[in-house]
Amino acid sequence: MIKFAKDFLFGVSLSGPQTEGDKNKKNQSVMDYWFKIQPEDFYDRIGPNYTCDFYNNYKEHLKWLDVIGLEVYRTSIQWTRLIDDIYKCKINDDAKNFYLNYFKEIKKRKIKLVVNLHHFDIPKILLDNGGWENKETIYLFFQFAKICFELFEDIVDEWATFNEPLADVDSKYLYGWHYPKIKNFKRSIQVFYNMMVAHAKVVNYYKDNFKNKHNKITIILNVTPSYPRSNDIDDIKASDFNNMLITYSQLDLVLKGELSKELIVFLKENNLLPEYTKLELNEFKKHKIDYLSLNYYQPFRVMKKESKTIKNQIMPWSFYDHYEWPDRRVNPYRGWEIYPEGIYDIANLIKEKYNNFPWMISENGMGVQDEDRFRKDNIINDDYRIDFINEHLDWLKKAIDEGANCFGYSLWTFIDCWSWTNAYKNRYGLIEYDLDTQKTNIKKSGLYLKELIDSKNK
Ligand code: BGP
Repeated sequence: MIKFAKDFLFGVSLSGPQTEGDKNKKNQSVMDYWFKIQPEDFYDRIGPNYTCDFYNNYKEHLKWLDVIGLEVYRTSIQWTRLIDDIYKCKINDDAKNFYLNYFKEIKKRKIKLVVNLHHFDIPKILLDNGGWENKETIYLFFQFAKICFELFEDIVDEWATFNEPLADVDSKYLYGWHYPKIKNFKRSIQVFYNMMVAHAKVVNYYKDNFKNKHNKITIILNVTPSYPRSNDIDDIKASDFNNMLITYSQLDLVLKGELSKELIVFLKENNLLPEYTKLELNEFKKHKIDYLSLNYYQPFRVMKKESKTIKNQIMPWSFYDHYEWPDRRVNPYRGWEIYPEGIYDIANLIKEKYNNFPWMISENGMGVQDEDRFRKDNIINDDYRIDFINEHLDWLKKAIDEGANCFGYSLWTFIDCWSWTNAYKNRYGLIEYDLDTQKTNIKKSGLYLKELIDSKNK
């Protein structure tokens, strides 16, 4: 078993929209709305209304935290639950009490509570007016964040502004996987830029107004490091381009307060620059987050462009082709490549390009279908998940031993939860959740994590 230092933290990440269910929720998120109009887009027609029901059962579910001995717990506040009138920013008292009581249950266990403000869940009413394409959304999100700080600052340990803004943008505005299913590079850049302005404004407000508190603020970014097919210069160029677009763009904005010159030139040359103001650009320069939260699931493999480009439509893949590495291992249920070494490369990237800024892995995990077939002696023997965790931790430990500034590792996720369009197809939890009976039980991986945490503290 890999041994980590005493102060290295093990935790879990969850999100409001994937765990709470829709009881007493007054507003619809875009996901809620999409499920209502197109339920056939969701596996088994199960929507976000039907989750592991934290709204009613959080107390029961959280008991498993004690069994595992977890040290960090991240979830999100749903904008559409806390706020009744999105434009007038009217608070829903029931939701306020729900979150307060829920958070208290975590804090009484002396677990570090990280609360995120946006997990793919923009209110539907805002989408009707352009969603994140409309700058008014920046202002409204800022108001929502202020309300959250006022209500929960005393109980929350650390805040996160957004979960995976780039993944949210890609799904909704680039690949068209999620409603509103738009496929437009330029619009996706505007949406991403606006979300990042909102992030910066919220961080600046927090830093200016909560100076005397010890609480921290972060952002959760998805990093999918890009790898070239070969050492051929054109393959390398394609991969460098992709890294510039999807990895450095995010890290540069958040940690350096600006995009690279190279990326700006590319955006200008291709008429992709978003609408921006000087005031907005200044927001990026003011304050920095306290640490980075990075989600790592899979690498991104590319090669030089060999297929035909579609005329008159520039997309990221106009500049490279996807490449399938023949030696790859894939999680067949999710279709994602399993490449634990990626974590090591991320650690070195942060070390070398970003001055070894402090960070943690805030999501990593493996979703598997039909886990019931692995049940032995009434417990799901998810050895594949234990191997997955171990392999990633091995690489992470190597990076830390070589000086990486990573202080924690959180798994996606605590308990089997609702997974966007895959609904309950793939299960990620350390705790299993039976959708029919609502019963829960620890999986072998949950027991394994407990051992890992215990061994560290010896
Ligand atoms: C991350 C999201 C999580 C979670 C996870 C697993 O990108 O932040 O919300 O869903 O991916 O992905 P999926 O549920 O699509 O299998």
